[in-house]
Amino acid sequence: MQGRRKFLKKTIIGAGIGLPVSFGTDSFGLTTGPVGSKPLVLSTWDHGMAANERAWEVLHQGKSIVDAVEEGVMVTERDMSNLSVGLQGLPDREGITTLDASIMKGDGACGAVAFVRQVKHPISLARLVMEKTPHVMLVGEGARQFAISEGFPIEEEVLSERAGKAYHEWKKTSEYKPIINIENHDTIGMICMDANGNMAGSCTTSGLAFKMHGRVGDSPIIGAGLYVDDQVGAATATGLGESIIRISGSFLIVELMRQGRTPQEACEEAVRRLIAKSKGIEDIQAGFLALNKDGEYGAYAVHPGFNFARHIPEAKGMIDSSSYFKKK
Ligand code: SD4
Repeated sequence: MQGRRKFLKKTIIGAGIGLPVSFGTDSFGLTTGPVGSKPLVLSTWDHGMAANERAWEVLHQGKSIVDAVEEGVMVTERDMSNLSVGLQGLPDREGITTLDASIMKGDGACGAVAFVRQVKHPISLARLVMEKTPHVMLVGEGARQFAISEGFPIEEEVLSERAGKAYHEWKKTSEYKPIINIENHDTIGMICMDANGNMAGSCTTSGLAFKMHGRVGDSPIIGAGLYVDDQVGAATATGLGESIIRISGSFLIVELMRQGRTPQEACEEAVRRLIAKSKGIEDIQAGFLALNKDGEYGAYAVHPGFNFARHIPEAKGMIDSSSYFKKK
């Protein structure tokens, strides 16, 4: 695969800092980045820019990489304009917003919460599951009780104005069909490497809009929505959780990188695997983002439209992922 790679030099001006950065494009037209830039923060979708900005600041304040991936995605969790992350996200079929989140360090430490209500920052709760309990995942009422015991404020259970409107509109037909690249696919997954080469990641979502009550997606499932191993690399996922869980997407990508694939090749293989195992792929969007311990990264999605935010010392900006199906 490596031998097929043909690098065409292309210059992208990094937003914010303004330094020109050299990028390569391989023979598939896929973007590759300058290798070895550290620290490095990657996040799914364009809300990843603000999240990366915060993670970047945290790293430069000398705080830990876990602080960076937690505080980074907290920006998205409190962003009222985001309808797929945080308590302002679109609710389930019963009109209740339930949240999923996970966090993982490259040494294997991890924590997650799922189906949790009334907690504004599920990522912080996931971090405490990792740090203060003997467990990896708490769900539902147990997670909420843990939040109370840790002094988290319990928020009133009211839908945001936009979420409320969308819910009432949806109730007119009560149809659920995953639709590609609209607001129901906007989870934030962040993977990060600090200046010493340590890695961590975080993932947080309100899940699919109008899901069944009790439904849990890939985001809080270690190995599906997120996986990090300092020996190899990190991966995170966005899109239809069921299709991602089915192939243990993020773990699969890290294992493919362990076997020698580049992050780009590993993401592409995961997407092919996902397509092979999913019915009705025309209506399913899923995307992966991966990073290896050398600081190389890649992304790939089922359909066009997936993008990610990248902060490296030389530049910050959005990068479009390539996809299995091409634009019509
Ligand atoms: C889920 N993967 O709950 C999440 C949804 C998502 O961007 O990624 N939205 O299935």
